[in-house]
Amino acid sequence: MAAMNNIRNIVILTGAGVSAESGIDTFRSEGGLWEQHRVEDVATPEAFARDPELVLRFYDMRREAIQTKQPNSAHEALARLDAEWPGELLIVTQNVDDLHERAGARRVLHMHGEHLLAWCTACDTRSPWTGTLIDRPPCPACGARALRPDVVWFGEVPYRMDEIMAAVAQADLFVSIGTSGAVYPAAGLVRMASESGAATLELNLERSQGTRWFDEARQGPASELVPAWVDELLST
Ligand code: BJW
Repeated sequence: MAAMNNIRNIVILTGAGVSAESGIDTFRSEGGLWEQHRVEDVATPEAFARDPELVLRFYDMRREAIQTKQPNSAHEALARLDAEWPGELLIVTQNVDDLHERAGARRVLHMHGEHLLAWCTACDTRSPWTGTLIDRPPCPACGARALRPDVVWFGEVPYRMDEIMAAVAQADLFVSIGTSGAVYPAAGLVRMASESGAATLELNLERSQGTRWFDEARQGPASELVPAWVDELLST
């Protein structure tokens, strides 16, 4: 790993594991099936076209649930790092919850969208949304009943990839937290960072599918590993 005092630009990739201790289910754990559906079968445009009621119910349930959850010490530590780190920093989250923001982080980018936005496929407007979509409410902007969750499904292109790739190319340190490394292009960012010369660190409950690409991998709960790592980084 590069000497800590040579680090200025940091990219942090987070996944479902960072929110697990807030009570939000991960996707690929033991209980990762939702009513016998794998996420790969529900989170696709084809599933939405085939059975919109099922997909909207899945998202309505999760949108309601996240609003009852609170950030944990991992989100809080990352928010502290964001506030105190003098160099460039970008938290690229695959999560569609808003727990990084509610902990106070500002430099956050949601590559797989956000539960609390609804996207009108008629007029392309994104509207803040806390209620349900299964009842097919009208778009606040154009009135069309064409709202869908503003999330990125399999086969769709994740958001803001140009910004993500530019930040990764400039990174001195790339840190992956609480993600299985099963879903691309997020899972490929570590290789890109490594090939651009960044030091790479994985913080995860267990070794991820991409663990071999990291210079260092620490195993444990995010609520313990992340605050300890942030303390380490801010004290150098
Ligand atoms: C803890 C913990 C604790 C637990 N502390 N840790 C064949 C090969 C390669 C790629 C493909 C392929 N066929 C198709 C593809 C592409 C496809 C893909 O990757 N498929 C795979 C299944 C193989 N990808 C796409 O389609 C993407 N688009 C795309 O590729 O477009 C083309 C493109 C090309 C080039 C550039 C750009 C684009 C789109 C992917 C969209 C993913 N969407 C979802 C749903 C979002 C909405 C929703 O929430 O419903 O995003 S799927 C789901 O998986 C969600 C997550 O963000 C994503 C990643 O999951 P994550 O976060 O890693 O969670 P888990 O559950 O997998 O892991 C949790 C981890 O935490 C575990 O390791 C635990 O151990 C750990 N953990 N508790 C610390 N307390």
